[in-house]
Amino acid sequence: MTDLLDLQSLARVPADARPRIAPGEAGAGIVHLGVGAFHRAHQAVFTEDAMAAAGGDWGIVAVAPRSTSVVDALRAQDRLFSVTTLAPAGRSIRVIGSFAGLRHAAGDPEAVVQLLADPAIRIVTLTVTEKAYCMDPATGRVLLDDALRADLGTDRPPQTVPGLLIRGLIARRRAGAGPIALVSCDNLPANGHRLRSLVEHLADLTSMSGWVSENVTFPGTMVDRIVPASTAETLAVAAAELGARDEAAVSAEPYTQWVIEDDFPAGRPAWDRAGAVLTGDPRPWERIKLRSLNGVHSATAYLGALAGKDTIAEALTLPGLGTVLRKFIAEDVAPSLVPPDGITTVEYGEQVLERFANPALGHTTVQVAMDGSQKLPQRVLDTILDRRRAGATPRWGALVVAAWMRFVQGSTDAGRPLPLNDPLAETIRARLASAPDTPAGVVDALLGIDAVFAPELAGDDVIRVLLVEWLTELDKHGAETTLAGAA
Ligand code: CS2
Repeated sequence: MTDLLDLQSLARVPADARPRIAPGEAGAGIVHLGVGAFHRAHQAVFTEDAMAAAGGDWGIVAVAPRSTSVVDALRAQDRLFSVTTLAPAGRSIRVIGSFAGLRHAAGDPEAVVQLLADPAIRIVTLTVTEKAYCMDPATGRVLLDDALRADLGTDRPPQTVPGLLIRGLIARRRAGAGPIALVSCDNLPANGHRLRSLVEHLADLTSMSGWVSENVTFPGTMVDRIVPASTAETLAVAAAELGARDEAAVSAEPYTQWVIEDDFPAGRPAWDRAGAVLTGDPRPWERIKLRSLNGVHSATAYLGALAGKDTIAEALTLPGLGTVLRKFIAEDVAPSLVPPDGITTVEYGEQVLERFANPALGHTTVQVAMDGSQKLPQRVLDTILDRRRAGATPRWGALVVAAWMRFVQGSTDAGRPLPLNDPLAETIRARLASAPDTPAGVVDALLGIDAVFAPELAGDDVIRVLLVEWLTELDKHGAETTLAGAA
């Protein structure tokens, strides 16, 4: 049996795959919430490279909000894990040593609250997915559900991410631990502003407003790297390359990008030395990425899954899909935004399609399809809204929404079951169950979910007609034929 990856077996790992800093040497400076594959292949790598280039005590204390499995695996491995880069032409691996600590929030929330009150911690980063922000996806309004209310109003250990943050800030103020930056690294529109409005709302309810406005910043970010969920194959590849078993291994595409608003009141790692772009305004980056990468990803996922394709790369082989996605980018997305300087939306979109076509990734359509109710607003519906306000008819955007509407009905065009992993799954199912079983019935039932569809969109006849037309096509002929006919 091969040894587990840890500080001891690291000596036998190929030299060019070892961490670029001495693991455990840097003190902790960052708390990260959400130890999923994305964080391990993105911010953890940038932060190691930043410390390798410029030093600093910026080790990451990685906090898993719910599940203990990653934390347990990393504990057994002295907090080491590997990232395999999968290029179409071959792969490379490196072990990352930037984790300085591990916590499990559900198991020991008080320890996390105390961490946030530690003056050594000057940054909190988050990758907790859209739904953890307790906000209405269509409007960004804070949703005070029972769990969050209890986190604010009682002494019981916090159970929600926003509850954990505000309790941590209260403890930080009490400890006089000084200013801190809270950095959302989730794919939300204006993620810094969203996190700020969430925390300010909670601060109002807990008499923390003054302290928060003087001590907390909320830099916005654009994060980008395709990181599929790890599989048995990911672990097998890592073991073969390392000569040691890595139960926390992740794999990712070669491309990686991080654009960060430079607003850190207590300092930051030299992320710029690691290739990140530090800027005064990340929003143009964020918008192009959400609309032309994530929007096109969701389009590929729903249409591909309906046509029975398991992965994003396989979906892109559907005749007509490439043409339809290019029309979506050029005709609907591009006119809806002002790209960052030096970038054109159509070229950006071409690069995105090339990245999606990487056959080594094995990124599944159902993974990208999950949580559609939380993703569609910023990825597709905002594009549609902007085009409607400009008097245009966003045909291709409507096709993507119609594909989602067929996807949530739960089967492929050939009748294979499709999973509905979505925090609004119950609402979606209930609405479908009481709707007439016709394209118009389904469209009206789903447009009525106001957490997803803003009234301006739900009440727009042009959009409703387009949705009914596309859904009729999809129901009658399936995604593959619809695409071939539309291209
Ligand atoms: C994907 C993203 O799963 C999804 O919804 O669209 O995770 C995507 O891979 C990343 O945002 C790429 O940066």
